[in-house]
Amino acid sequence: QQELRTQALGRQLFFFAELSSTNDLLKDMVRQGREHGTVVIARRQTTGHGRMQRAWESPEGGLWLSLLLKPRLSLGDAAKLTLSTGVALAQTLQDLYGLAAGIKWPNDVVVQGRKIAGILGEVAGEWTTVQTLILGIGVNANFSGQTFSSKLPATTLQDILGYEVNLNHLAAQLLFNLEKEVQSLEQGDVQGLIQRWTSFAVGINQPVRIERAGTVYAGIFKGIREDGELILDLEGQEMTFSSGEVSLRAG
Ligand code: BT5
Repeated sequence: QQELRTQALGRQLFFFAELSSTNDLLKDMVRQGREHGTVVIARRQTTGHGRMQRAWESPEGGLWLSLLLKPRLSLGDAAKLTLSTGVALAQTLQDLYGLAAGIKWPNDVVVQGRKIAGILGEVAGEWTTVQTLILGIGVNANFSGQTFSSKLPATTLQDILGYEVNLNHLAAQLLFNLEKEVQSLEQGDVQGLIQRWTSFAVGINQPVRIERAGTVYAGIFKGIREDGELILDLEGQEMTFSSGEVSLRAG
């Protein structure tokens, strides 16, 4: 915690040897009135989860972190915080390890085409009252040789760098970069976020296939709209897709 250079994020920090899921614990803690910026970290998770009830493998050596945010944002802008998190993560891997990290839409963080980190944004309580967002971040750091049953091949920092990283440094830099992103959104700079996100995005202006409700759309990936929807160019005609409804492949 001495390494933290943030104003709020991580100033309240709870560390555990083992948890079922850092997101689940933080959701429970919200009911006890925890403040903006509270962080929960576990050395390992027994039932970590991804989006849509998928399992997230969380062995010892990874960074398994959840963050409580009560941002001063409209509902629509608060939903963009998962994009901000992707940007902060990719930026952190570049800052600390010089890695060319990318973001695969909607928010998988990849290095050399392999998934190295995942983001799970959840809403705690009622959106309409106090907006409380839980951002779960998992970074495959100091372990190796894992094969996760996944469409996207996975990797770890140790596999790529060949050494073990300092997890405290990693967490501190990530929280620092994420705090900057949150502040920039709070100041209304959606365009800046979209630009930074696009600069990290994998496959911009390249052909992709998107499957929605059984139909495959083949086009050029043009980027994202301000609301995070993917823009696909189908021979001059633009279509947009939201992350919940589609799967994306190169091609
Ligand atoms: C994600 O889900 O990428 C979000 C992962 C969020 C994990 C963090 S850890 C701290 C916090 N506490 C939690 O319980 N969760 C958050 P999704 O895009 O749905 O990807 C899940 C899929 O990735 C799985 O179905 C597997 O195929 C694959 N997978 C599982 N574990 C993985 C890992 N460690 N690395 C790479 N891929 C993995």
